Amino acid sequence: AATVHAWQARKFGLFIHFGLYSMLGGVWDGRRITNGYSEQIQSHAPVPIDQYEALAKRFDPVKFDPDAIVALAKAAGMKFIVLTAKHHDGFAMFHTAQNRYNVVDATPYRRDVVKELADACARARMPFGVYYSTIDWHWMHGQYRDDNDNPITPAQADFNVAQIRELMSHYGAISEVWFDMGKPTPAQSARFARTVHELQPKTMVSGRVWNHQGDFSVMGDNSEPGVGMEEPWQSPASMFPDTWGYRSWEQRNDLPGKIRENIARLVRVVSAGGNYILNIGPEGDGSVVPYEADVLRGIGAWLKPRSAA
Ligand code: FUL
Repeated sequence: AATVHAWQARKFGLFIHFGLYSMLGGVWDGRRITNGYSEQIQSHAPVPIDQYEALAKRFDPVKFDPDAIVALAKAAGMKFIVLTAKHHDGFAMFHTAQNRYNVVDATPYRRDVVKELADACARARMPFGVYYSTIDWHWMHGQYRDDNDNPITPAQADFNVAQIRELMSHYGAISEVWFDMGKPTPAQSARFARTVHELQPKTMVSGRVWNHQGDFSVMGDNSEPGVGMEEPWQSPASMFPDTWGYRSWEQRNDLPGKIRENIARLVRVVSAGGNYILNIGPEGDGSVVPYEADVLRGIGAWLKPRSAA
């Protein structure tokens, strides 16, 4: 219960969608891919599996600056950070031993992005969590199926458990594991949650592990609950409702309006007892989009005088 309280008390956090898809910025073959989130461009374009895999050979996010990201989150008044360790594309942003499709073994960058941000968070005493998709298009060799109706084979469940063990063992304290999507069986959901808790009993597991095995409920993307909630809950929001991953052609205007919109949402969520996690989508070189940094700093400027102890 103490853990739940600590988690709820954080109230406002930073979500980061960062991966191979960030390099494409929502564009494939000279076309803007408009029929889905840019982090899922592999499925929506679609990008053939071999061509998507080949992106790794060019992934070199030299402008990824973990300490600056932590400082930005602090400036926004945020109290935790969650990074995509593996999204639906199956590419690991950490050094997994389960395959070579990861940021250390498959890219010129050769550095463990999850580790770098985890360490920066530890230095700043910022709670750090990981997003982990149980859908894995790489595992499925590029066979895309509906996100919400995507059974997990026994072998894939074993693979996921092995990766979850790595994430829970080598990156210090993990504040939450943001499981996402797929259609695990009740036994699989229970196993995923158990794997987390066996290694780190205090880690909060997201409700999208399904089958009532989560420690907190996650609202729909960019949604708030319609009724009062009994259990701990979180609203995940993106700056632009159409994408979480970087979209090069996004219309980034009306900065004051965007700041106001997010302050209003933060206030609604927090006053209803929830926890608000707001997303940024860095570019393929690792840099934070200036507009998004400005939104975060704008929220922080409003929040700071009001949250002084
Ligand atoms: C969704 C995913 O399918 C999106 O790509 C994104 O990660 C969002 C936060 O959750 O369900």
